[in-house]
Amino acid sequence: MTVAVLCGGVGAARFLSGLAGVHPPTDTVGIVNTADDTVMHGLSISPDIDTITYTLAWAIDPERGWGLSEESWRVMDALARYLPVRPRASGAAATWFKLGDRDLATHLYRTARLAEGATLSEVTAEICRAWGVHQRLLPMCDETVSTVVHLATEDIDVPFQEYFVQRRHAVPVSAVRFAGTDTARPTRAVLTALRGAELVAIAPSNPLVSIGPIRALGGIDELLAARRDSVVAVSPIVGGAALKGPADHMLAELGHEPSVVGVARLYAPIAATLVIDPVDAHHAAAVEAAGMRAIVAESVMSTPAVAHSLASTVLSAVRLPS
Ligand code: FO1
Repeated sequence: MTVAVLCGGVGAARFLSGLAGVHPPTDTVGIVNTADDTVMHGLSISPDIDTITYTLAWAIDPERGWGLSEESWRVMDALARYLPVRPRASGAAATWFKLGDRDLATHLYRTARLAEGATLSEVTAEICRAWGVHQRLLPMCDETVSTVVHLATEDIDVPFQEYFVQRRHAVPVSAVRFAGTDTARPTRAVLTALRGAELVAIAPSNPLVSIGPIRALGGIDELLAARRDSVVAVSPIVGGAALKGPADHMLAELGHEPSVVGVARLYAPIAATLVIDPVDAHHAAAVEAAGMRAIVAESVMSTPAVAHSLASTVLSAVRLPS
């Protein structure tokens, strides 16, 4: 049985890691948001793909949730020398987005291969192979799609990483858009995986800026809606708070309820089932009123055992042909 998982970063990485304990990795396909991708120092960086790859390779830094463990930062430290001399408008030698010395190798490889004409899908498969990752990771598309965040107070548009990392997602947002979705297309591999998988899971990732860009690609929502009975989402909101990142206040700022009910309203058109944590059990009736079946299961993946059990719950949420 093939399972396809719509993925953002950390939550998806932990979910896929849990799934690996209960389902054959070679029958798992992760479809990964690339609208957080950025270019720093001329290097192409795909944060969600890298977070998932490093997690599945047991190489992620567990505290940060991004980048490699046992990392060193000599290049970043050396870059700081140039900050005082760069012209006012220059973004050169940016040190606010930290690239570890070993992590840099991944971005150097990706950038060189893209410059040779390889697609992001091809390079991602190569990087996964190099790290011994057996799950198939598919970027949502091969074209550039970029999340642009409108900051309410400053009344300006900024690229996602300037909001998320540079401003520590601590400023209010009044709109989000995904530049490039008018021409980008989900790859054939993504469409084939979503059509062929017996079960599609939506990982506990930010519904607006992690799952949102995947849904914004032409045809994805229609495809999921047509098979919604076998689509199972896991809420990234537990007890009204995001497990990681800005999903809770972003939901509120963009007019959604920052709760499992708000998540259910967003996913009801494309998924029949929502897994919610026991602390939200009292919202089960409201989730069902929003159009989704609620399954209550521990979903804070603080240990591998919880991640395994959450993945098992998702697998058993859909009655599959034997
Ligand atoms: N997140 C941070 O909070 N600070 C960083 O300096 C940072 C650098 C970074 C470098 C490579 C990479 O693959 C990811 C990195 N992240 C960093 C994480 C990432 O930007 C976000 O977690 C995601 O975009 C949100 O899913």
